Amino acid sequence: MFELPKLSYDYASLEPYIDAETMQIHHTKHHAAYIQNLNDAIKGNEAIFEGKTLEQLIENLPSVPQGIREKVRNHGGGHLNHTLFWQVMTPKGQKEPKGKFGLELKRAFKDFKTFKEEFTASAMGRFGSGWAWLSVRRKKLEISSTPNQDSPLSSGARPILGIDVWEHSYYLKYQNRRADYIESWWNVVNWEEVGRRLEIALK
Ligand code: MN3
Repeated sequence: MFELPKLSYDYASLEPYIDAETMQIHHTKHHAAYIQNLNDAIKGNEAIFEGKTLEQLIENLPSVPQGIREKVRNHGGGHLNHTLFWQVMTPKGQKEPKGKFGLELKRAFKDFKTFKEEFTASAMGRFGSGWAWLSVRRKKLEISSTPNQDSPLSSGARPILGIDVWEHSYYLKYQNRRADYIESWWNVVNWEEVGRRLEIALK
């Protein structure tokens, strides 16, 4: 049984960039629903987790019994994606990443500004609901976007940063202005956590 993870910061602490009401609904309603639906789907199929984590199942969806595969993909993906999303945000966001990760980012995308532009374009270009990602594939950084709750894990990449561009993540404050939401979101990115994830992915 999966449980809703606690956040390490208050719902109001990402203001003014992300409002408390959006955070609360997003966490306690949307994320909680993915977990509830995932738990419902795996009831009676607990054996699929024998020796395997949810990450490993999402990495290898064909290994999940067909009858629950779509549910694991959508709700399991939703659970993993949101868990990452909360962790890569912080009230103490820094303007740009430093240290080893900052250097890796510059090596892969020329400079931080170019990375931001390419990532933003990916998030803006996602038609309908989905995510934009910075992932590691074969030790290299790449930007991508996925529809719905699909995870880069399913195509062999390891996500280290992701932005939720489903309307529920910004509509209350930004209505249809996805670009404004993304621009604000950069202020709350937890570069320390993204750097930590990069180190693990490169191992
Ligand atoms: Mn969401």
